[in-house]
Amino acid sequence: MAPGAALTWTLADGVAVVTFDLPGEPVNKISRAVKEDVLATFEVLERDRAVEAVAFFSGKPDSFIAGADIAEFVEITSAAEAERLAADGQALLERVAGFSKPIAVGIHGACLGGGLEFALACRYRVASDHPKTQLGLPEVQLGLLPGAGGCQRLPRLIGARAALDLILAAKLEPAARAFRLGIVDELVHPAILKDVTLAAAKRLARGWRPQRRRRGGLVAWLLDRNPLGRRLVFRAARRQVLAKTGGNYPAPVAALEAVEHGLRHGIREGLKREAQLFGQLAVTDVSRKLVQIFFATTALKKDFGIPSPPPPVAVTRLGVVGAGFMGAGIAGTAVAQADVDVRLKDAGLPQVAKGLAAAREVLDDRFKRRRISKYEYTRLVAQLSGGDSYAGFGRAELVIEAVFEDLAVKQAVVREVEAATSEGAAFASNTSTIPIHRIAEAARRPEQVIGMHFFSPVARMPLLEVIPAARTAPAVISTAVAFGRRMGKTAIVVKDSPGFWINRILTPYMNEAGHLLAAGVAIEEIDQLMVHFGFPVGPITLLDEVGMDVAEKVAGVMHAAFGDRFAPAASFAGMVKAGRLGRKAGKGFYRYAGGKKGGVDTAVYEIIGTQPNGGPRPAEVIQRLVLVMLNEAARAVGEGIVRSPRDGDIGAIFGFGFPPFRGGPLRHADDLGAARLVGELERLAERYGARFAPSDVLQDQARRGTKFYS
Ligand code: T1G
Repeated sequence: MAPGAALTWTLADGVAVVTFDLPGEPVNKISRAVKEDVLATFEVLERDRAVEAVAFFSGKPDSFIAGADIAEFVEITSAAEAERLAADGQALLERVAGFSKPIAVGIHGACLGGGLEFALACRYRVASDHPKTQLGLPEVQLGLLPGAGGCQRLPRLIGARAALDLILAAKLEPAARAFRLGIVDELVHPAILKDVTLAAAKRLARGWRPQRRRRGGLVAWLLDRNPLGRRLVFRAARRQVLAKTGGNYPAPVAALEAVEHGLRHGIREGLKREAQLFGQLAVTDVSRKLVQIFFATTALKKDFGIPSPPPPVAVTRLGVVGAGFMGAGIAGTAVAQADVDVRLKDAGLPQVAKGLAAAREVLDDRFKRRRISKYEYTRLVAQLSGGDSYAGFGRAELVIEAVFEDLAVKQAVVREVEAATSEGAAFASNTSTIPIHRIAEAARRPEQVIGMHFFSPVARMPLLEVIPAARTAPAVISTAVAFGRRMGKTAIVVKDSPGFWINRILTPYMNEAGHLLAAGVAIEEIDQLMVHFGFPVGPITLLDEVGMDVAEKVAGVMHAAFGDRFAPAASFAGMVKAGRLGRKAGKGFYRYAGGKKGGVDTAVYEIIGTQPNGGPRPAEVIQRLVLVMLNEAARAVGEGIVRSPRDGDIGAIFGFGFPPFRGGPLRHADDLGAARLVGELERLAERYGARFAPSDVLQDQARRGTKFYS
């Protein structure tokens, strides 16, 4: 037996079968202690004459190695310390790459970051053809770069372009695609992974050398293996990265430089530069924020939002009422991600047919992007059905309604669904604003009623707000959270209050955009300033995406609930009347042709009744938009709308793209400081009105010098 706890090995016909299984941990991760363990184990294997080759596996059921231990980065205090950590990782993998006996690795499950870098240092890679087997170098998502040789070994194995594509976008490649790219040498059924890897190790021990074919033909020769071509590749990649990140995320640019430097000056120089850049990134505030988001999301994966949650009901059949854009998105995503039977209902068969077609598009897209096989596609499509009656709802453990945003309509649906389903079935409303207890008032079984608020487009937006009413049973809460997770969503449990969390903090921000339009700020300027601030799109574009009719409905509910502070901007009033609903109507604040967004439609200024004439200076525009949101977020936290600042920040980042490098609205408020915020808000309130009056929570924090995160 090897000395260390995480690695064990046995000898099989001259091959040391090494198993990495970190005790007490759900996944394998490479910590300082594990590095020592690997080095000590390899020392023994090297000295043992009976060992002719090594076959390396994970002992975890569904994950290979999740990378370096991210928790160790949190403790880092200097760039030099981080650089040393990377250099140590590089030294370990140099030892593996230069090991005197061949190492073949059998990969099943997640093989990410340092885990893939380890595999790249081995002589031969076999992967299981299984949905859980994903390979990638996602370090830029943590504000870092692959620092243990990944920026050197991957481009040399698969070419600069393919490597950059994977590293800069933090892509996780399914095993089949990793095989096509040449990252792994063999793709096998999980049942024979061990045998095939062992056989490869034996062949290697007998001197066999794997013949890896060069991919990409002439284009690859011109662009990947030719310095001039590569220069073009790097220049284009740098332009794309800066356009995408707006310069707010230094990691992808640094990763690009590490790859380029290594290909230009050789692997030694490349590794040195890689460790140096890793060191610089690890101490940036951006990386700190992104690492906090990582741990917040993994913690949320286990949090049901209530103390001692009862086990969730396993949903095998989902009923969806309302085959519109949201209903169809929920139906398609539930089949594709949660692999359940879905029954879609709407008033008429034409609507149902349209909804089923839209739901199938979610599967079409996965099939086209080779995320599912033809067999899987056919099997999943067969699980989607619909009708204009509640036939088939009897066996549904969960029904989600996504009908028109109207209380009376939703109450009628509750009654109908209760009549069509079993006693134990749960009823979830996809309302974005209407308090759930109001909908449950019409229910015979109010304890079975809950809110499940998805975001548009459902297949792509990662957040789910789960909203229990006062009488909702705990088992219904855990069922909704668990099912949301099976749909691939990050679920936060929020309080039953108008607008819940997301619309509560988004509405003042959208209204303020309307006030700024009325003050003469141009549409594109408002949007560009907020994209520069770090949002994926600006508020005006977001209105066009959401739809002015939906936004008007939400604004109305919020105004009725919270009074003047939520008074809708007058400039939006005429949009719906003029049929300018946004992208779905082919016209809004911007022009749309064939579904493609064009420039600002200046005719819209007639409708909103102002012409752009400069208005407040850019810094003030950003401040008004951001501070009105932070202020409302603070107020909502004070009312317990979210259970923790963590939920609030993850909600805002996943719900409408609040800039992750700022950590979310509450982390950002902490960075700005309550005293400064209160001062600025008072100044804005004096100038623009009571909607900026600082919330009690911020005033209290300012007095006591406290923050949302201690
Ligand atoms: N380090 C530390 N903890 C980790 C971890 C990691 N790399 N990966 C997972 N965990 C913890 C997680 O916090 C949770 O803890 C538990 O494991 C289960 O995770 C030098 C610099 C692997 C796909 O970015 O994407 O390598 O809450 O709930 O849904 O170049 O975790 O139980 O206490 O998420 O099955 C790069 C991160 C690191 C991958 C599994 N690697 N991990 O998902 O379980 S940087 C990553 C994941 C690096 C090198 C660089 C996922 C997963 P707890 P989980 P899951």
